[in-house]
Amino acid sequence: MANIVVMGAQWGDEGKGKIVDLLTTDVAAIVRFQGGNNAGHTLVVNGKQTILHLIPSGILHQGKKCMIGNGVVLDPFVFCQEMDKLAASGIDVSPERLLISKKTQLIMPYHCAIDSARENFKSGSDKIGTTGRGIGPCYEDKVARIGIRAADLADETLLRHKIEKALVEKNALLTGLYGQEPMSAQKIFDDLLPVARRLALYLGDVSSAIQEAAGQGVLFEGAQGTHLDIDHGTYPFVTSSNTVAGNASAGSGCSPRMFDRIVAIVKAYTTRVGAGPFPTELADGPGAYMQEKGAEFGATTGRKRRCGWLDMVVLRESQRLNGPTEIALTKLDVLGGLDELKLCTAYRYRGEEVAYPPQEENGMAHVEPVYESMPGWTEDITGCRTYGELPQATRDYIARIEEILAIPVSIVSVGPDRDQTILR
Ligand code: 2SA
Ligand code: GDP
Ligand code: MG
Repeated sequence: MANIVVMGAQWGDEGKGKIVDLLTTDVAAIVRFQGGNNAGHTLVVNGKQTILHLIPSGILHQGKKCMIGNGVVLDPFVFCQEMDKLAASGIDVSPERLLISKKTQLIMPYHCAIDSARENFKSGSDKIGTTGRGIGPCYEDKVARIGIRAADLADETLLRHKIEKALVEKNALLTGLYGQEPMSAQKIFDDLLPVARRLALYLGDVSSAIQEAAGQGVLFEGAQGTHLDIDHGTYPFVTSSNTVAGNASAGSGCSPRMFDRIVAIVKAYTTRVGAGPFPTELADGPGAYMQEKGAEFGATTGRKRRCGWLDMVVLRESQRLNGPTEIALTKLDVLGGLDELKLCTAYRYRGEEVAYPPQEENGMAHVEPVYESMPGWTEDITGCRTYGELPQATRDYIARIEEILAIPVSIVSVGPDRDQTILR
């Protein structure tokens, strides 16, 4: 049984949830290793849609263990809400199936308040367009070594003490700079107490659980995408964690030698939600077509996603950073009906043609895409279940992607449902 990393190769929302759900049949456990409930991973099984924000996308498969690694930032309130929602649809969310690393950092209400206040405080072009879920401020506290970790939920004295201490600084910021009301430590503690008592049953050693499950296959579920990585993405328009495959190791507590497969999820075109440079963005025309046909709305915030042509420069960089063994190409059906498809194969930057994104801050905002053109197809491919059934133009598009990146496309997704998939 292989141990598999699944990561997004673009700016997130490539369809990771669908592919993780699909690959879950081959593994015993699924682990989230970074990000938090900024993620929105959509699964569709027999027409029924489930959107997950924190709980791994393997949860719909009975008997598979789902784990939250140390690299995640976990909002305990949201985690409980998500468990309740799943339980209401008959999914087992007992501690036998769900495990939270004792080292996982917790998102507190003051992190969400600071996230939103800071965004509102910024002027137009400085705004990042965060999801407002407290992700950045929680990671800041982790690095500042004042974070609250999941294990603290089982120690009420320590929990209360840490909240009180944190609020000294947070309230100074909220009232002093952002002009907001101070937050009450007592209220946060009182609200948290029932949640803490409930989650205490789910705490454990994820690192050791991964080692135990390794022989039967473990899937590491990435969130967001490579170009939202805190170091390698389009800084500062990024999220606050490392989204690259390498972090599957540090964010869960296992050796990088454990990974057998690294599956890069690539959407057949490009989307981005939130602010930041997007060289192949199309304001209207085919961009509006992709947005509407692909139902490109944020799965967490409901914001419209920006859309554009497939950017091979972005993907080349993802290939270099993640070293995928294969690609899962999603949402190909959405491109059907466009006469011409364009692939951005290079950028023009400072008078030169470059194959990789520039590394200067916001350099990507100053590139001009170099395109090659391919014929589109008109057929509806959502019913195709074998590679041979795909129109020639669709197969040519896939072949060109494989040729440029020198990585095989092993999975082709032609619709949101679990069944609408071609395995090669
Ligand atoms: P944050 O909240 O601090 O992580 O925001 C920083 C940037 O990261 C982007 N980001 C995302 N981009 C794509 N998908 C994400 N998840 C949701 C989805 C997004 C949504 O599945 O659609 O619903 O809006 C995600 N999470 C964070 C974010 O837009 C900022 O640009
Ligand atoms: P993730 O964050 O990478 O898991 O992706 P999201 O769930 O945020 O966004 C992907 C969206 O595309 C979801 O609404 C999926 O149901 C949908 N989706 C996934 N694969 C396909 C596909 O092949 N075709 C179509 N039309 N939709 C898809
Ligand atoms: Mg998403």
